[in-house]
Amino acid sequence: WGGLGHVTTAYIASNFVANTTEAYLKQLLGSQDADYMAKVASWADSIRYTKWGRFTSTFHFIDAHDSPPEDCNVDFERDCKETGCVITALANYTKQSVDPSLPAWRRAQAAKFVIHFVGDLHQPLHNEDVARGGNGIHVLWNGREFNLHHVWDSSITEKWLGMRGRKPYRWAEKWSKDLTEKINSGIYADEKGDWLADLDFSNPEETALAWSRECNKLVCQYVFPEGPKAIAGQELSGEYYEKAAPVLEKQVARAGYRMAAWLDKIVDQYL
Ligand code: DCM
Ligand code: DCM
Ligand code: DCM
Ligand code: ZN
Ligand code: ZN
Repeated sequence: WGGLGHVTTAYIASNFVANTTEAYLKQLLGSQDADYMAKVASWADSIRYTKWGRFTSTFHFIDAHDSPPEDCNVDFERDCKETGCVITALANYTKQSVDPSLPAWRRAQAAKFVIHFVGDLHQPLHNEDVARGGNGIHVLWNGREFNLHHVWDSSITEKWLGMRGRKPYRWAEKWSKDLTEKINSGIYADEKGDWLADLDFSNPEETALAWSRECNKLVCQYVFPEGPKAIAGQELSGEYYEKAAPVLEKQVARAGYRMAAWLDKIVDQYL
């Protein structure tokens, strides 16, 4: 996701974490501010193109070699690259974040990766191989050319909020309040329990895979409903957007809610 998605999921998580989790993470991340998680949510994207951070570049996604729209599935052995994928990254940094033999700065870094990768895991095109997660497919958005990955990372949710300009921070804060209400007492209240059904802290890989498979299904239903070839060159800001936006909003809500539950487990285990 772009800044809006990542910052929003982190704000949502900060609304649901236990008090002990909040206190621990504020201390670890060195901030007592309300945006202590939101402000680190995009850090992993800022280092992926640096020399030292290059080793993390494949950690943001898993390239499911499936065949949308007929068949969507994720196969860990087949799809996770040797250099790592979002499944192994989330599992590894979860383990590092509870490792008492690591210094605080390493556990802080691990927590920042966890906050970021739970987010990316909920973007459909981060769970799909076709054209490198849609990066190689040109489409139109309000008549201008974009790649499909960018549309799903940013354009759809930015339009959904009516976001203007390049600074997502205040839009994310506002959206997170709205989604927190929807989770607590609105349209997601009845299903939020199901969102944690696959969460198993004793098996981070399987948990991440379950979330990945759920998200990958959306590739067949909403990203390529008529296949990858049919979408190239199409204008997506109309009917396609109308169908996609509520689905993406739910993915953002799920990611934030699951992030909170996962961070609670991390802090429980560490303390
Ligand atoms: N940021 C922001 N508004 C805030 C806090 C942070 O726009 N209230 C942005 C600035 C940086 C990123 O978040 O791009 C990381 O912030 P920091 O400098 O606090 O690490
Ligand atoms: N791919 C693509 N367009 C590119 C680069 C790669 O469609 N510009 C495809 C080819 C492979 C898959 O993505 O099926 C994985 O590529 P890579 O080896 O770059 O991860
Ligand atoms: N990406 C993806 N799947 C791939 C390659 C990249 O989901 N096979 C994502 C990571 C970034 C975006 O696409 O969010 C752009 O990646 P890059 O800058 O590596 O092209
Ligand atoms: Zn992306
Ligand atoms: Zn990312």
